[in-house]
Amino acid sequence: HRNLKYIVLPFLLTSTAVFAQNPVIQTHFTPDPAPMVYKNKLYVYTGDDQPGFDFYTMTKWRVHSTEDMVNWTDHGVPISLESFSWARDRAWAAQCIERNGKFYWYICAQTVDNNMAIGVAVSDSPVGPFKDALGKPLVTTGTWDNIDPTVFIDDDGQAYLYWGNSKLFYAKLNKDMISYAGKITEIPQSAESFGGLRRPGRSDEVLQKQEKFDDVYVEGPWLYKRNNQYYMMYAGMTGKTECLSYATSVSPTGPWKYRGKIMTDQPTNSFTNHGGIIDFEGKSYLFYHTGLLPNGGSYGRSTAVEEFQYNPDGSIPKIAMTKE
Ligand code: FUB
Repeated sequence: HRNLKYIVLPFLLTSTAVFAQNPVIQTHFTPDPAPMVYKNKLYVYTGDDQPGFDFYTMTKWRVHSTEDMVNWTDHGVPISLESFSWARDRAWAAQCIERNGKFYWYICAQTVDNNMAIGVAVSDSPVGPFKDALGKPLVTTGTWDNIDPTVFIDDDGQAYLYWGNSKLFYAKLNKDMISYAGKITEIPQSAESFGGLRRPGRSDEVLQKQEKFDDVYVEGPWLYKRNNQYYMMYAGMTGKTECLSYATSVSPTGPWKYRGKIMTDQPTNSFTNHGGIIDFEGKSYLFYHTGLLPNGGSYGRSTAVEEFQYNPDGSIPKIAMTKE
């Protein structure tokens, strides 16, 4: 894997590229990767950063797939802000999941009222065409909190949608996957549940000096289950840049227990980090993003992947960023 190979084979609507090095996709910026496995393929749903901006000025979402973690097929841009009549800007982080042969792609975007809201697009195929399922947001509470949806279906069929910046919320989705039952619940945060405790007036510098819990929940939750344990990975704050940390629970709704940082102090050339963890063909992978493509940076981020092995007790080891 040391030598970069880059072969682009044009097809009718898709193209396949071989990227044996990180970032694994080098033809576009691909921030906020959300992996999904379906029928022997791994799909990665991402946003799209454009060079030249000094903010997360994003307008569309992309899909790539692979069967071997080396050859990546580009499925283009199945959805963009234009797909959602209520969305005007900030096509931010998203995740797709399959249920009963349909694919539900949960996205967040800025509304015409200048808040952030979560919407859902639906398709019969993992690569589209997708259509706004509701013609309006699924979650809109008139605030900036509604970003970064993560979706998970438990073994009993109950689906959960988590999301949030600074605050972490969840709702129980109905079986139709495009509505939810009951109230939106905010997950309480403490040093024991999500590392550091966000307190008004505490600067990042002060947080960084905390030795035991130098971490706070920021955004980018990623919920999954392994061996009857629920995992919540998220982007935390180290003081300088975001790290990836995690908490676990015996229930999908908590209480959550902080388990430490997964990826931190890495020269990612990006303020944010955002990722997903998934098993594929018997191996475990961490997807995350860096600003390490040429012309990349905090507003030009690309999907990267690391293979890892869980510790025997189910904990996640510290994972170093690699270039291969
Ligand atoms: O990509 C835009 C925003 O940056 C995402 O919604 C956050 O998670 C952060 O990665």
